[in-house]
Amino acid sequence: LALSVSAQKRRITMAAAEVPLMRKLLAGFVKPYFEKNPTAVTALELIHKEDAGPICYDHFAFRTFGVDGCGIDSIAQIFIDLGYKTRDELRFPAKKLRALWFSPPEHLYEVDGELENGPAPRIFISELLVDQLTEKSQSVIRKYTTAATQYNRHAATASVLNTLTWPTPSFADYQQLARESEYAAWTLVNGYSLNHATVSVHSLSQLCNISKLNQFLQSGGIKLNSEGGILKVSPDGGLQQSSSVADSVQYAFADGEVETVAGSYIEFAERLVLPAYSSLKLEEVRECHRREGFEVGNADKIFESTSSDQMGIQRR
Ligand code: OOG
Ligand code: NI
Repeated sequence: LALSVSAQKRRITMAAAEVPLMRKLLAGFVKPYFEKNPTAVTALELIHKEDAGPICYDHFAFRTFGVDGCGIDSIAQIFIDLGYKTRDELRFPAKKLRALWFSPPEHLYEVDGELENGPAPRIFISELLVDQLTEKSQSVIRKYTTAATQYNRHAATASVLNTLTWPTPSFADYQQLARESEYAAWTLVNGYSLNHATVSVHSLSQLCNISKLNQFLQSGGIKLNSEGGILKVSPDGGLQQSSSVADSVQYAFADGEVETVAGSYIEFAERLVLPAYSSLKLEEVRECHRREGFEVGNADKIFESTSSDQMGIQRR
């Protein structure tokens, strides 16, 4: 996109004034994510070969246990301290989940660049409503969350260091949770690891249409989550999302057993220009002119990216 010289100057000035800690932190979350999740790397390499970019991130997502201070707040705090604002709540009664999303300081939506130099991503954090599970699953979860309480303020550190704040789980505990909530099982073994990073599709140069991008990724061998259809579209049509199926990871449980579990996935989101701004020229369109927020109906299907069903894993 051709930017006027004055607009470019304005953006550079803003970028210079920002907090370097935020940049390092964003880079810190994606480092273990790329190390553990080969599909995310392959997808980005495919896009990079075909498209001049920039590859920007629409949002980062985390999962938590909503109990003993291990819920949304535990990982949200650092983002709030860095100037993020709490936005809307989303509820998923059937999955026994709720989520909140957070927007970055406004000027960081509009920075030109990639990865940790580009626009700061929105943050999407969900939590399992643990009280609503069976007594058996609750007691499994609480065994770990009560052991982690003293580290509740260090969720982000644990994420960046690719470690859990609770003891390594046993396979029996994992299985108990997996039978009742695949989200719970994922969170037990992955903790505060980045659940997914989402590529901003409309920020790309050539593959800036999500249907075209999905075709391209599939022909490149990336398996996409087909729950409710590959493309998830909000009722207003403005938010369109797709995601890969999570990578299978060999996990060493506390009892020495090594088993296949779900790792993370990569998501793609296209935000269409709002009807009120449809007369703007493409080069005038900023992120604030596009469909904002998240959508329960889309998210409900995207959660399934780590399901054994989508991954083709047989549960014992
Ligand atoms: C989050 C699924 C929802 C979105 O963008 O709506 C989501 C998860 O799998 O933890 O990412
Ligand atoms: Ni997402």
